[in-house]
Amino acid sequence: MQRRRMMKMHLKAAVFLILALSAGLLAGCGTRHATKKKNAEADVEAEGVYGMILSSSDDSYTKSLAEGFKEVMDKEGKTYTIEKPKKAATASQFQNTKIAELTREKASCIAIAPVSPDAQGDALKAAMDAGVDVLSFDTAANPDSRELFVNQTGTREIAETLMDAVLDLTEASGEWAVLSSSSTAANQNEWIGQMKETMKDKKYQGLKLVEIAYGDDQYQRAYDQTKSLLLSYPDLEVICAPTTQGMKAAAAAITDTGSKVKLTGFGLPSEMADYVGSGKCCSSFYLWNPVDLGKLTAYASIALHDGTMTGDVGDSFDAGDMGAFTVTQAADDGTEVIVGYPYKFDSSNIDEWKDVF
Ligand code: RAM
Repeated sequence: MQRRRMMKMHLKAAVFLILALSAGLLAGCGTRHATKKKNAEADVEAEGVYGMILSSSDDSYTKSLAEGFKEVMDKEGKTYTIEKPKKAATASQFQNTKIAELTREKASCIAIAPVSPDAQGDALKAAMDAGVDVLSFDTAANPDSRELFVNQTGTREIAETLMDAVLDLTEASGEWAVLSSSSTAANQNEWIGQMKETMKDKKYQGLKLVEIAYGDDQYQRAYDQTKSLLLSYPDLEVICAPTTQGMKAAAAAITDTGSKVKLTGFGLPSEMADYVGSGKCCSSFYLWNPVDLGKLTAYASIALHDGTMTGDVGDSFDAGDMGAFTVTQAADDGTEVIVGYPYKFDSSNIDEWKDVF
């Protein structure tokens, strides 16, 4: 890595060094995640725009991600653009169009939360082939179409945290359902898959998962999906919504219908404060700090572009006031850097957090 950093510093004077060194560097690279194609045409020193491509529009979670990204980019004096699809139905196409635009503009780095890792795969690979750095955040791109995943928290931790919350709320027996975002979201699918694995442990044998419903990160759809879960399963005890948009909508639907179903999942304290406490549908829920996730995405984008790291296991980079981070192997054979742990929010701390995010 040291060699590579130096190489980049002297790139303008010695482009041929890239060709000389690349064979050796690739030979030493043991991980299976994608590596950006470097060639003499890719002016890795030139600063282009840093692109952040979000998967949904103006919900509070994506606003917080954008806020963190913007904070770091402003502090570091970088040029950046933050792109968000206006409509869920065309979000995937929107993302591919933006990836292509940023590729043509020779962006310094594209950071994306892909709507679908398969649907965005080809466009991201084309970006890397053109010498643009690519990372995903919040939800993984496929390992062959990213150099790094900025992951909010470990999949196993998420699964165990949520399963234990369901266990607790059902008192270890009864029906529960998942209200997810979209069926193509890699993060949701990873978490739900791992929850099913975790559920095989005999301490969860009294639990019955009756349905996985999809609100597609749209408030009204998630609200309607919740109402139909309440109607379809009269013995339902718990809904687990690992999505902030879904959780907010589910809380409203449960409250509006006067249902006794309990709710847990990933929510924003600012949106859940009214639904937490005695006599309310939610006793506790979880989330990482989405502003920090946006900040780390920005620091990782800069480090990938300036060559401080390449996204290989063991690489590390500095993330300002967040400290140093080291790249590790991800479960999908790509690499990742993990932001932190999910925090638990309940009536003891919701007032402290509801104005933060
Ligand atoms: C939603 C999205 C996002 C997820 C959070 C918890 O806003 O589905 O991908 O990480 O919730």
